[in-house]
Amino acid sequence: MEQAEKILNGDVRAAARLIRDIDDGIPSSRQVVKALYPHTGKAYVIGISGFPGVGKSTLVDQMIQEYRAAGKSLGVIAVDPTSPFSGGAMLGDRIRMQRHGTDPEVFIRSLATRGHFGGVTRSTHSIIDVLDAMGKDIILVETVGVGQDEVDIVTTAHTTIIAMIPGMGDDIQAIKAGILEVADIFVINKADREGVEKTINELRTMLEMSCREDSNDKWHPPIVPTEAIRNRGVPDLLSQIEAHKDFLFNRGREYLKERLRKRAFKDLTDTVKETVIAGIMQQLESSESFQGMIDELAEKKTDPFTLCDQIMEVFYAQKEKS
Ligand SMILES: Nc1nc2c(ncn2[C@@H]2O[C@H](COP(=O)(O)OP(=O)(O)O)[C@@H](O)[C@H]2O)c(=O)[nH]1
Ligand SMILES: [Mg+2]
Repeated sequence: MEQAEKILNGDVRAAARLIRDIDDGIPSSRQVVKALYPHTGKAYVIGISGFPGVGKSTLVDQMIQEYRAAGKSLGVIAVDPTSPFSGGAMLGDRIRMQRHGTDPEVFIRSLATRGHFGGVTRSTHSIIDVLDAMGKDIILVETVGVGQDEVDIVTTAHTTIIAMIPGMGDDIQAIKAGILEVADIFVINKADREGVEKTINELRTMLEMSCREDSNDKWHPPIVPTEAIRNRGVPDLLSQIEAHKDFLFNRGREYLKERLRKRAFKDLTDTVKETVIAGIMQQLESSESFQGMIDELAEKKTDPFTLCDQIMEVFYAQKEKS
């Protein structure tokens, strides 16, 4: 497998091409990821999520700087499915991290697609594996927003950071569901603005109310104020990440195991979904009866369930034959 070999030897162009293929859902990319898989599992993955504009990319840029100073190599993925072109927010991300663009130890990629039938999580998992196989020490994944997709993506990470800004009281309420449970570290960025203490207190109260047991083998998510544009608080953030890493590999080993199982479950089910749906859709789109079915349904001559049953019947009959 020539492409895999190249990537393992650190060929940046081969890696970039594979990542694009994964992002585009090109089936042949699977074989390459397969060949790379035995070489994964060494990188430390850090996820960072939060609403647009809170300063994630600025923060990531500073984190890159700090990790580089410590001699670490990095892979950085910015996932922004809300941006239909590689302009907009994505362009902003790249500009903010531009100073690292010429550093061979830093590999930055933006993903703009919603992913394919397995969703954006599936392709992001594979891309993390590619960076891992390339031998990157640290992988930073920036995702926009705080919805289910983002939660899924960040549960891929060893350490999950949620970034907010002062005065987001209502937003804290809005992101309560799901996110409070998955965050390992909270960042209150733009700490130069008013209301930092208030936001920290509100968040702390919410964390205390959510049923995290007060025991030794639980991690208590710290809240770190930062000013990303001035690089204030970023070293603190890195210390907290280090503390969390230490927790995962020592006191929290059982918890880490459980988390890896959750990731494996999601990974496998997403892969099966993607495979089954892609197979059926391919057949459907090339079949003449498909357009007829759509017409029938549009005219309400039948219902989607009856049609779906027919499609499944044909699909399984063909599977049997092959
Ligand atoms: N006042 C202030 N502005 C910041 C800070 N960090 C980032 N910004 C600005 O916030 C804007 C959005 O930053 P960006 O990193 O693109 O946010 P993202 O959408 O979360 O990735 C930019 O104009 C940054 O310069 C900060 O600590 N304080
Ligand atoms: Mg950004």
